[in-house]
Amino acid sequence: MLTGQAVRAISQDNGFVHWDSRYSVGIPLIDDQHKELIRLTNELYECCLLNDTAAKAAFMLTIKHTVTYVKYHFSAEEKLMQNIQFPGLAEHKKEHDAFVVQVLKEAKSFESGKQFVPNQFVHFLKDWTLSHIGVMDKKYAEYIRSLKKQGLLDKTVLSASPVNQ
Ligand code: FEA
Repeated sequence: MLTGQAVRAISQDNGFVHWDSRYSVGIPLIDDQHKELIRLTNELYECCLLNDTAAKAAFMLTIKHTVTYVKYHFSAEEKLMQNIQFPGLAEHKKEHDAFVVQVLKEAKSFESGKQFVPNQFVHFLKDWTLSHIGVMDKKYAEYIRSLKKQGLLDKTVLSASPVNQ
């Protein structure tokens, strides 16, 4: 069985998707969470490449871990947007919710063994994550920057872990 550690080691060698400073939203707490999402996407990609029974088990485990982490990250961002009274929160949350529904649906079809193409799923995960960060997450980042400029930002909302797990 391929351990998480082994998969991680492979991921570090052959990243499918790499963190880049242009994805930064300027908030270290959130950037670190986005980096973890990218790491998980790489882990899933490597499982697809290996394509054997052990890799399938690792893929399932990693999908479960990804769902948990995505939910954690979305809660953190939503709490942050709430704390700064970001006007685009409802629209942003709608995208988060739809994504969670989609990923859960994919995880179910993987579990049941029908109509699931792991490679396709990993590409979907990568494309969705990067475009969501680039468009939606950048919007609240911009809002935070404008609050900062006006001296209206309570900096503690950026460093405190916004969710209780
Ligand atoms: Fe609004 Fe953040 O969510 N990044 N992702 N995915």
